[in-house]
Amino acid sequence: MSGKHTSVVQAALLVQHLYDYGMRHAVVCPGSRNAPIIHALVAHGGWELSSVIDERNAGFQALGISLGLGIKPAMVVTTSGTAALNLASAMAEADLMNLPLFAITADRPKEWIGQQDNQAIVQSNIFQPYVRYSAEFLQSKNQDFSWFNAQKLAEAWIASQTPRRGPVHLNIPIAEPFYSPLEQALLLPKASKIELPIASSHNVTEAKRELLGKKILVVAGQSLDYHSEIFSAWQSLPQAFVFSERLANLPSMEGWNSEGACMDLELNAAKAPDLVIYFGGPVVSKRMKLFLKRLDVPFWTIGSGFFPKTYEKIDRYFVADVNEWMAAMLPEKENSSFNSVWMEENIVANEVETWEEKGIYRKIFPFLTADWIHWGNSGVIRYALDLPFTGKKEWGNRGASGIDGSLSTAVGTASLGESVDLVIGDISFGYNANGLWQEKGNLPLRIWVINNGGGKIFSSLEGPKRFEEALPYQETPHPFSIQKVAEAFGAEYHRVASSEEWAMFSSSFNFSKRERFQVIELVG
Ligand SMILES: Cc1ncc(C[n+]2csc(CCOP(=O)(O)OP(=O)(O)O)c2C)c(N)n1
Repeated sequence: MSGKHTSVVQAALLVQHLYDYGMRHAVVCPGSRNAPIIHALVAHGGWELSSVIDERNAGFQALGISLGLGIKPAMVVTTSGTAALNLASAMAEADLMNLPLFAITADRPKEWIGQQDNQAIVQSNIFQPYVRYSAEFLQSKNQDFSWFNAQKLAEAWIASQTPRRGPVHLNIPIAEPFYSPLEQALLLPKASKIELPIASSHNVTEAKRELLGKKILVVAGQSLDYHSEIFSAWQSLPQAFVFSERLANLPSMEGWNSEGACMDLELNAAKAPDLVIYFGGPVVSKRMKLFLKRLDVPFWTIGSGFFPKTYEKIDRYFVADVNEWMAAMLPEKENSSFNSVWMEENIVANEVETWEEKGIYRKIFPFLTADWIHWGNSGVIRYALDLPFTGKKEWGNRGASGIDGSLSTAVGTASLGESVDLVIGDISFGYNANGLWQEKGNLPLRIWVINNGGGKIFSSLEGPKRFEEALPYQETPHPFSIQKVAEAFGAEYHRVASSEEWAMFSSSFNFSKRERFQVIELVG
């Protein structure tokens, strides 16, 4: 084989092997250096592709796709240089939320790094703290190197899924020519079959005995993986209480009134457990976090490969699948008032008539009818805690809690044809507005923008309030027009600014029609 076709061959290898492993979705960012990969994806014919100019958005969009697929790998492909660096936010989020995002970054040939060549920066290991695996393809003038690169793909695939799901990075040096056709007779090595472990049942007899006579607080953090029937069975135990916020996606609880409930989570004898069992992502409620940190009782945690000390202590680690473990550990019912004491806090928030933030959330809530509800960060996710559970799939980028990718993540999920209601603050919307820059604007995404004139979370916190003269620098009151931004990207736009307008809008708007991006600005 002639060396001229090396890059084209390696791109074809990458695309074919990831396809054989089961990947189907790629978000492609335009560029020259990654052209062989783009061509290979298109030539393959089996891939679902979208093209996104801003790599930061592309990374989050691929993350939203992975999510919508039920936490399956999806890739984002960039050209070389700062394009690659722009994936860092999404990689950090994928790391903390355990999503198998593949960052495929095209690179210059190694000899051109550090020589002031165009778009040539150091790209090896750039996402090092955030990835389960990172590797570089060998540039070869010799087809034998294909087996080495194939091996990297297999290792990346395995590392993205076990022992702890998460992002991986493959850096692909690509030499010119970019556009030579793939020789037909070329024999690429075939992808190996990868058998991932099936969770084995855990021996729990001894640990189960320790639950006897104990008041057990189960803290189920953010996840899309819980089997709700198992958790409902736990919730029906008088001696146990399952604490889960809405991002835990456990409709077995009615609601969690974070204001009323968490305000006085002082340690009192009735609420104090004898044992805490926790798993999943972090909880949003700061008061709950503080409550847990103050407890001086044993903490057990369950997971595979990832055991954060979210509440400062772990007395026992169980390496197991959470659902299997919880099913196997389910104790017999005991006489106890523990569940009912906690249930008193499990209050569904009442309707609020006024047109201020709390009232706006309560009013729009019954109209969030999509397959998915995505919540933006900042005040939005905190107001959301007060609302009843829906039984829908709900998500928030709560790993790194950045405001930079919530919109693009929702676009990613909607790009699979899943309808999405995204509730987002005005600053977060403006930050990520070019996530609406899509070749297809006809995705079933409805965006509810809570326009309170800035990042109002800061004026609601005690600390920033004490330095009022500095507050404008944190709140960033903004001059941009949500209408113009929405319309610039071809979205349908509506504005509601009072209870009366809401009454009119909600009775006349066709909520079941979701044919293209819609932006509903709620001015409060
Ligand atoms: C990438 C990133 N930059 C900055 C922040 C800090 N930050 C947290 S909340 C916030 C303001 C968000 O305002 P908005 O979306 O309007 O929501 P509101 O506070 O009004 O509820 C900022 C700047 C962040 N979380 N992520």
